[in-house]
Amino acid sequence: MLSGRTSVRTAILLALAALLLAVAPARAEDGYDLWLRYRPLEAPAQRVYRASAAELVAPAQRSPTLEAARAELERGLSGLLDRSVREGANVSQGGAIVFGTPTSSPAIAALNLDLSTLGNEGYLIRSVRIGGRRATIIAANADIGVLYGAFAYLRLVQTRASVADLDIASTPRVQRRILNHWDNLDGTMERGYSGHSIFDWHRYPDWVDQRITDYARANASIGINGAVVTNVAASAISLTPEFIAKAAALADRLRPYGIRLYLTARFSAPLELGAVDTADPLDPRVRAWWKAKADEIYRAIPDFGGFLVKANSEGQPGPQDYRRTHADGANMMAEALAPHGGIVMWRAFVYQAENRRDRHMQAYDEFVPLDGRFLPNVTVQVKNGAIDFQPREPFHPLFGALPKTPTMIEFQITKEYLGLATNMAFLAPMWEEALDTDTRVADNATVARVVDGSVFPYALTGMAGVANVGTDRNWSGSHFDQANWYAFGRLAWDHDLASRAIAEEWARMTFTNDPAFITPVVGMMMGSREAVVNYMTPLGLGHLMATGHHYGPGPWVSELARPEWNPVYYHRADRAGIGFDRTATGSNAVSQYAPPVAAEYRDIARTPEKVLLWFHHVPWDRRMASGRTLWDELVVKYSQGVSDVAAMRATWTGLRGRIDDARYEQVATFLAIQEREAQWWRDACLAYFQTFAQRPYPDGYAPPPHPVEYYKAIRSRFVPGDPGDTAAPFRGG
Ligand code: GCW
Repeated sequence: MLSGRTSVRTAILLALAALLLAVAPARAEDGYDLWLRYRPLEAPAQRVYRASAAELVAPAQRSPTLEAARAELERGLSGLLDRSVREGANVSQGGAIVFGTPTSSPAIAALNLDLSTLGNEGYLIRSVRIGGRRATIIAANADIGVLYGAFAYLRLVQTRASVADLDIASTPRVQRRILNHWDNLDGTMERGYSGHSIFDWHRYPDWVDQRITDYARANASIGINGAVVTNVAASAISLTPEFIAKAAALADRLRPYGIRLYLTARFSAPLELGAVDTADPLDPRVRAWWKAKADEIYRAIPDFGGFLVKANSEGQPGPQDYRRTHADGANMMAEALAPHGGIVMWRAFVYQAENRRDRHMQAYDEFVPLDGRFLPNVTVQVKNGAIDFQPREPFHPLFGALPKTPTMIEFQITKEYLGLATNMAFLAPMWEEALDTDTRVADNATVARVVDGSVFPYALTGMAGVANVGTDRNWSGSHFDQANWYAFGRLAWDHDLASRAIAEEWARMTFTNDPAFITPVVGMMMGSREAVVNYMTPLGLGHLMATGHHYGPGPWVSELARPEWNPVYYHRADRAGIGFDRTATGSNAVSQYAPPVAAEYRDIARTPEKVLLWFHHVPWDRRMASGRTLWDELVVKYSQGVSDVAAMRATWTGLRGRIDDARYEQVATFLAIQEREAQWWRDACLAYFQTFAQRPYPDGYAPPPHPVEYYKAIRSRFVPGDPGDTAAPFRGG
């Protein structure tokens, strides 16, 4: 007989075991694995893919990057095929994956492949036979290409594409594919909706968390090759010896994955760090300081990428403080970085309160006269639209206007103006819209072809995305926001990829290949950004968000010190109509576009309705293409936004049980939040605009349940990015 104590212990153990069995499903799905989940394929698919990938043939020569490729293939294939797939598995049946460069792998060298078009980062995936045995080769000129190819091969398996007869050659369309982290050294993030910064400066250089390696893997899997790890609203402290040592430890972790580290450079650093009594870019002591600083950085980080600079913008110091130009400032830094191969990404996000010109026009005014005055290792980084990452903006007139100055595009992955992380908006269609717009400065001069150097022969090309990555377990603040990180990388690699294809790839890798899930979810993703446009800023409206944090509607805001921080500056609603006249009778911003584009935007009849109010002040009774008046159309669009979100919710509800409950539930809850907020946006904006329009609601469309005062009185407190609850200085309306 068991003693009393033993039986109690046994009972506890049994109870614990039962509990563990009950609460330990195969593997928790918390989103941490992103699109690199590698869960076992369905049984029939296992058989098919196992036949192709039974063994790994690794290069004879090793390097950290090749090791990353080997580890990823092993991890990925072992997970997907539900059995160990490794080097030297010596499986007599089934194919082998042979990967490497001609230098590192004798097996690859023996094939005498033509890799001449692949450059440094491209890869080749080809089905071949080696000695009668099936093999798939993943070959490249450089180790990083092999890593990219490894991820591409895994993606084929993850999305159940055929791997039987492969012949894929892929190279990136732009050189620099960079995440811009708006992360502060204290761990807070400007406009971050996914927790705190993943960069843990306090513990660097001694301890660098595993999360950084996983971050690097995720980036490499989509071809991102650079990370600016500090906020553009920069602190000079990141340039102190102590922080350079910390950055070096971080760079060491990123390097095997082909990711170069960049820093933001605070223009007044030489002054603030006490070295010189000025930051004047033409002062020889200042120039010497930057040169010495660059030398110091490169001693610690030999492959340092360079500086990203926000200067004379929203209160940041810059060359104009010394009556110098942006070119003077950029060139000073460029000269310091050039001997080491570093670059300067100089942001064109500039506008001045004192300047009475339309904010839309100010960056063009400042930069066009400087075209040709920048050193070759400078690129000007331009936001996709002329104002500031709104749900929809026409393209920035600087694209195509700087034939002699490499022009990078900057997108915002984090959703500062699209409802933060609790609203679903798949942004690839927005980016695709910008990239595909024809600037008309030459034949076939889309924004994408300007950026990739096809229109003007830019020696330096790139795309930047303001990151949405943070310490949240799911990295991005919501499961669907991971898709925006993913899509940015994929489009930076190849801007010709269709956003629908990207959505499908991502959904298959992230959730399931079940077509009953994929088809509706991809449809939902593809319509999600337009839904946001409709319930926030339809028909070309913009910047109607509440002050500071930009969460929720604030179209009535008019009292902020700087005119262009106020929503009323943008919508200009009055008794006659609504919209910003940017034609010759107004600001004439249209004149900054190439003549054929200007002609279109100038003419109210030719301006696409989706940007109508961006360019025209339109009478409330003007007939729209639908036959409705503008006021009625506005009501319909706002209402459409709300019903689209309701439809997204219904779609999602129908998918319960097709994926794990944990992720299902969070998405369902966030969609409920989004529907509530969409309604709030619609009601608040219509209640306000109706005070000008003074027209009835069209049949079937309910008026808002409250008068406009009710919406004006809503205060959102402790919203992420709220300047009221952080020490961050107030940086804009
Ligand atoms: O979108 C605005 C943001 C600011 C940001 C600025 C910029 C880093 O509201 O928070 O500052 O753009 O891009 O510099």
